[in-house]
Amino acid sequence: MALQDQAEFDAVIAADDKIEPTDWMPDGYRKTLIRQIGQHAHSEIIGMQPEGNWISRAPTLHRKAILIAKVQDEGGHGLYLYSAAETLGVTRDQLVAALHAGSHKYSSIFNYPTLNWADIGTIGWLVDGAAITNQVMLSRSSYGPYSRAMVRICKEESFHQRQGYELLIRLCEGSSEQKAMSQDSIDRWWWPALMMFGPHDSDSTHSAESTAWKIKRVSNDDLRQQFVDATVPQADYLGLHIPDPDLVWNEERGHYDFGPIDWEEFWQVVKGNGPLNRERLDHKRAAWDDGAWVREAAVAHAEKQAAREFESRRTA
Ligand code: BYC
Repeated sequence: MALQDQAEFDAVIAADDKIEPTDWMPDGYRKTLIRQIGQHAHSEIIGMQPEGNWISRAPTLHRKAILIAKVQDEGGHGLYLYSAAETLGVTRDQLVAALHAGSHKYSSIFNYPTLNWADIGTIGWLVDGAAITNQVMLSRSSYGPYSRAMVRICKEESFHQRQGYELLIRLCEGSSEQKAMSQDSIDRWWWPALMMFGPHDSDSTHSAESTAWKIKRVSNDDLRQQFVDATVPQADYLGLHIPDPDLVWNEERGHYDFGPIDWEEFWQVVKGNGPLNRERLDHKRAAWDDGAWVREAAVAHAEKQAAREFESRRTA
């Protein structure tokens, strides 16, 4: 039976069970989930742009096929996530309108340009890698539809991460120009990838509540550290240098120490002043307008089908 009140909600959270759409939940819990799942869905959809930009320029048919499949997967992730958000009483149209109006955020990382082919490998390796680190944690989130969406998304993101890393292995085994292209790519993406985890815990406005509600189970900084620890050996294997002079293994902590993040840059990008914020949203709005006829045709078709079905039932 659906939960009826705060006490029942608290008991489910304490027992590490799932909250489901028809359950009673605090307004703040619903609100923060709509915000976070909406932002997550928008990130997947806007995130199709940096890589989509390279589909026509992939160097082989094999790489093109992988890239098309990956970009299509990201679109699918956006759709699962919009559906998960809809279970909280908001429509997909409302979420998309909030994105287009600039009142909903999406991940800062997608406001950086893809300048060379190695960027396609680096996005898979670092961006999908960072996303998985966060999403494995979210697959244990207390809201059932969000956590279940994460299970499938993480499986697909693992393939994305591996194809990106494999692309870079090939480039790093190649010519000196290919290796240099890979280094240029990691130089540009390393710090923005660390920013994906959000502000320092001390500046994270939502963490305390989200952790109490078990939406988040690991802090922004702890996830960031987990990502750095997993990624440095992978960069070593590629023979690529991480652009951080302060990066050093700390025996005592059992973790890598790393240098300060440029939070000024992070907040500028979050506020809409990153290198490509305007272009990304303009492109998204234009695609929405250009696709209006498809949505209208689909609705007209569904209405015709429903009318036909109604008529055949009436006369049966
Ligand atoms: N970028 O209190 P905090 C993918 C905002 S796509 C922009 O710590 P929270 C892929 C935050 O929203 C998957 N904004 O927030 C696709 C809040 O502002 P508001 C990407 C950020 O929610 C295609 C404020 O800063 N993953 O994998 O507790 C190709 C304070 O932050 C960012 C997701 O979207 C940021 N990086 O924690 C390849 C993950 N960080 O809302 C790959 C889903 C923070 O109060 N989201 N802000 O105005 C989350 O897990 C959490 O929302 C965050 C932040 C960890 C990002």
